[in-house]
Amino acid sequence: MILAVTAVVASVLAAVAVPSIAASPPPPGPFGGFTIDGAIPDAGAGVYTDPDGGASELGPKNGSPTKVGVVHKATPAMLDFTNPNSQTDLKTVWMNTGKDAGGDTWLYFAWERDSNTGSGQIMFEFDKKPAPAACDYTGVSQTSPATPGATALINSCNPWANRAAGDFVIVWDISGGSTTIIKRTFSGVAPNLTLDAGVTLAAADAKAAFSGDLFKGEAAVNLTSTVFPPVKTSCFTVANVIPGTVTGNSDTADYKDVVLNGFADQYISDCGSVKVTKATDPIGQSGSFPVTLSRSGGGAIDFVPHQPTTQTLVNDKGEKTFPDLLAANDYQLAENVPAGWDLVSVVCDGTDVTGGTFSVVAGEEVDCVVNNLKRAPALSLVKTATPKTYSKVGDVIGYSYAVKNTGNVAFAGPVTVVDDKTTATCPAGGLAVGATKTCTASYTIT
Ligand SMILES: [Ca+2]
Ligand SMILES: [Ca+2]
Ligand SMILES: [Ca+2]
Repeated sequence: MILAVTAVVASVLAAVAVPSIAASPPPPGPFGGFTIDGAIPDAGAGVYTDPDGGASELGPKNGSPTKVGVVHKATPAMLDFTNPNSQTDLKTVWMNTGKDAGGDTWLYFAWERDSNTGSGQIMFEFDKKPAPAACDYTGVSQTSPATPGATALINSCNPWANRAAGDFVIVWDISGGSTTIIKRTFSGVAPNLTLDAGVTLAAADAKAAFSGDLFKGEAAVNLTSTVFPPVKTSCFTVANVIPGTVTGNSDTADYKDVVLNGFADQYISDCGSVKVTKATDPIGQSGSFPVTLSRSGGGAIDFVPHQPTTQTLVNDKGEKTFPDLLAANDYQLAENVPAGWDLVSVVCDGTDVTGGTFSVVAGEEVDCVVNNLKRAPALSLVKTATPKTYSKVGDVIGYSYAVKNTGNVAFAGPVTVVDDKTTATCPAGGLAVGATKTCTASYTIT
């Protein structure tokens, strides 16, 4: 008898959700769904702690090159260890974004300082370009004494270096219980930038409140009406946020404390984004998996100049992001499935959208997972004789051959069994995973 039966690799299908945006938006509502009531923070906000108390922490050196209006031009080493006094020492900041009923995007930010009295101004800067690569704060202690990582930041990082026209700062003078929110905007050609005098945001566009003990404050700002261009030819996406405290609201004010953080879980944009992650079954497999993002209606996914619509995910858990996407409800994500693999599903924000469409919303990142099964075809065979013995020439022995699909992929068929003593007859058709077909034959004793 000749029949190959290969080993079976057991496997479990799994749709793995890999969210990258830790901050989660509230349900849409007034002020972006945020409750500016002094109860701080609102649920869902990203939390970013900063050294406080007596700690000396990394921040800009005081001096004429590091004033608010020119700090982007300061040459490293422009950071050093400083110990802000308690009224300007930030301990925690929080951030999030949300929507109102009209679809406007709102920014939520909140802060906590070491004192509940004393003058100070909160200034959150939002830059469209990322901080220089030298400003990777990941895993670096920002308190004195300096570690090698902190020394590297001091020697080569200026967090403001990529400031450009259109970047803006939100200023809140927290002296005297004020809840006025001012937006100031940079103009000019970098590095020769001018910071405008600022506009006081209308009550409909911004709201601020202190905590009852005055150690904390929170505010919401309508970015769609105050920051994002009304007529769009490109995306306004924030890639660098620098929260801090300053001594006054002028170009020549000094920084006192800053929060140096990549804020990787914040996505502030008037466009959308799709992040795609590979999940292999079994886990941990290698391979190259090209995925293509398109729109079923044929529209462009982004503004000119267009980005590549195909990116290649490498290995299990490999990920790629399609940034700066136009908001639309007809996006589709397809895979050019490599040989030896099956596409199991495309799951975006927890919904199976395989072969279908999904929405991309401004200010939100869609997290998609493309699940692939490594093909492991296998069959088993059990041969049975009836009767099991014979006594004379002319006796007829019946045989059955149970062929089972023990692999993880369907077998198209037809099923055939080759026996060197007789001719087996099999039912037509193939075998689903786990299914069995029984072939038969007879043999007359000679
Ligand atoms: Ca609140
Ligand atoms: Ca601090
Ligand atoms: Ca700090």
